[in-house]
Amino acid sequence: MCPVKFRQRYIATLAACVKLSSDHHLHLHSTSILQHTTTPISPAFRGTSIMSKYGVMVMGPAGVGKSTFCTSLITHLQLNRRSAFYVNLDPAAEHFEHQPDLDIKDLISVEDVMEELQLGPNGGLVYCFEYLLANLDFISDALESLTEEYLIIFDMPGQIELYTHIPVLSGLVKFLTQSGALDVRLCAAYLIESTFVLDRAKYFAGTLSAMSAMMMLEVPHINVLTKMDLIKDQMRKKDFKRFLVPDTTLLEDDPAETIRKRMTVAVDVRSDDPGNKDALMSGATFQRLNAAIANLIESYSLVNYLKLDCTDEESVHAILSHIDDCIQYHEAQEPRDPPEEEFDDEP
Ligand SMILES: Nc1nc2c(ncn2[C@@H]2O[C@H](COP(=O)(O)OP(=O)(O)OP(=O)(O)O)[C@@H](O)[C@H]2O)c(=O)[nH]1
Ligand SMILES: [Mg+2]
Repeated sequence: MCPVKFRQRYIATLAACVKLSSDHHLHLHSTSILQHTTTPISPAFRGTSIMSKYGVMVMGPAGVGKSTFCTSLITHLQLNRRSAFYVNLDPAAEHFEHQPDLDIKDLISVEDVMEELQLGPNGGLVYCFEYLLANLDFISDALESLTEEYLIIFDMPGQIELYTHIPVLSGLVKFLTQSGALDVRLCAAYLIESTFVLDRAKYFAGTLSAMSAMMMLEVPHINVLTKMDLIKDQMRKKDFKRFLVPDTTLLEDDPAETIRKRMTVAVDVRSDDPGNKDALMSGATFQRLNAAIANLIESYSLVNYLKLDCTDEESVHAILSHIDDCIQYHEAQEPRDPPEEEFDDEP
């Protein structure tokens, strides 16, 4: 099915992308190495020159601060004379501090899908991603002319199903990283909120989703605890450090667990009553489930965390340096001269 409205939008966007591509050609570095592929490539790439591209895919549950991090990252890159190409892949996102260079809404929006196909918001989002996968030239047309100077930032939606249940994201990542095609050196940044550490069940559930995304996407990956400004006053630095590498001992002194237990005793509910959420979450079965999840995470030993406070320039810089390291960004960069104004005219 290809609703007419989406197709029309796409054609209009293509025209805009052609203009954008020609603008970006102006930034081509004079000594860029242009590689020509001999691998069979899709029609979307025929006749195009291939060069290294670098990107980060910003993912994580709803409201953890993905778009805020993208904004801070772009601002930081600009301040450091680096180029960013911002791709919004959230078909429901409306407000941006930096206007996206490519916006999935110009291909398809959740609102249109819900209206035309009578789907709910989650079904609509899944449809949008399936539609994107069927129209990948929407992405390749916009990215193919970008040089290695750019950091392509993909701002993803927050529906957790995308990272864990449905294979649409792995399809997209394969397309972006496919050698001989776009060949983007991609780093996945999976964000969860630092305040999750105050409730260990939440923290381990978030960690499990991060691990699931790591295993599904199979690209270099960093995990980030966001909104550090919110936790700073609630926990000592030394105590917080333990949460950077998840292990089972963190379950031992869970303040949320103590509160839940107190509440259960106070209201005198039967702990085996399946209809009572508080009772269930303070019951032995729930504790065993958390312990099993924590054990699983510890035994894989894949996840550890970096800290992020978007209000702190140094913190954003530290995350960027990890991203750069993952994708080996600096290895492809040419030496640059400082801007003219940094030199005094007078001797
Ligand atoms: N205190 C604090 N608030 C933050 C920070 N980052 C984001 N927020 C707030 O968290 C809310 C959600 O932020 P977004 O950046 O929209 O989160 P998101 O992950 O993009 O959300 P979805 O795209 O809807 O999944 C907003 O009200 C932000 O202002 C932070 O570092 N500190
Ligand atoms: Mg967002």
